[in-house]
Amino acid sequence: MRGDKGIAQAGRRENFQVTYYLGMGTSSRRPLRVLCELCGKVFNRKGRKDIREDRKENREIRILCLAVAALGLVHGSLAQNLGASALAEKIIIDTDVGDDIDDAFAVALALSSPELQILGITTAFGDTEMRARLLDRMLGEAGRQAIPVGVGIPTKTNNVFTQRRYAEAGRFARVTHPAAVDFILDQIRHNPGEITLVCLGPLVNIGALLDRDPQTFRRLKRVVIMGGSIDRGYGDPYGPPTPPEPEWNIKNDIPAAQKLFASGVPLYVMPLDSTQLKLDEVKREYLFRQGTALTDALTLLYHQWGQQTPTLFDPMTIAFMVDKKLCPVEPMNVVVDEKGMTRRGSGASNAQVCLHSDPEQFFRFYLGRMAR
Ligand SMILES: [Ca+2]
Repeated sequence: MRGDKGIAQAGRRENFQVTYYLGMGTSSRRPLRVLCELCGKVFNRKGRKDIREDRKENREIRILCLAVAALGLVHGSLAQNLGASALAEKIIIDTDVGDDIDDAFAVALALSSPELQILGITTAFGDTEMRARLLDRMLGEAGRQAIPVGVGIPTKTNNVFTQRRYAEAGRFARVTHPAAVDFILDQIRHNPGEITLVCLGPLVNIGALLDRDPQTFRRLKRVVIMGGSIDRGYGDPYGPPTPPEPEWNIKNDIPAAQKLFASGVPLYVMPLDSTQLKLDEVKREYLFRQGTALTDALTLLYHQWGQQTPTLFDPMTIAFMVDKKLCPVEPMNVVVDEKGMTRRGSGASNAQVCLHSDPEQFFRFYLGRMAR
């Protein structure tokens, strides 16, 4: 039988073993427990006299125990984060944030979703430089400045940039931004088959990506878009359905949309049919009183937008990424015509389309997530 001194020496050996195991993931828990038990034996043994004789040695063990326990906690946390990061879906968001308000709500949802690893956010359509500055500030306010922001191809538009003043304030403004198309292609090359590109605006950058390097584009894991109008157009979701019509994101770059639907890349479509989700007053009050950095940013942006009830078209793409049940999809052949209509075709399926969603379920998810 070993004496206390022998246990102490064995304890030191275990310490090294535990430190070694700490680099080996969750298996480190067992040696950590062994060490703690060992420490307990040392300090609880009835031979206190012996322990006093070996006080200095035991003090060393106590310090080592505390150090290892602290390391274990840090390690557990790191392993958890690394594990979450390794399992998280890699996404790039392409957005026309700044005109309508729903893009900001979508970006905020993505930032609040640990299931998603945001490799970057790129801006699309209109004043893409100013949109990038808006994102700089929003990400800065949320403490997420490490997320790259790419500037998309600018286009002429008469659409009103309602949230320009938020962007112009220049808070957290970055000196430079990468070009969106270069950035996206670069990310795909570094993560082939792993990236979901989430498109929340007109498909200008997507058309340019397909023109520049269709092979690399097809190495995306998939594309998820808010866009199209299959059976239903814009209108009051509680009223009788309105007939389908050219939807904004499709009609503002029809050739790009046609290229995307013909590209062969796995494509998931959230059209008007399932995305006219009204953030009414009760829900807004709840959201805006959360007082987090993100909900505060949304509060400011909402007031600059200057209308009453947002329709959260875009956030459904992000919600779908996190929980597919929120917008069940079905295979469909979709043809984009010269006017930007997205019609059912007769060929093989080229998209997975969500035609129905439950607004109550969606908002329960959205508000619950943002209130964390
Ligand atoms: Ca949008």
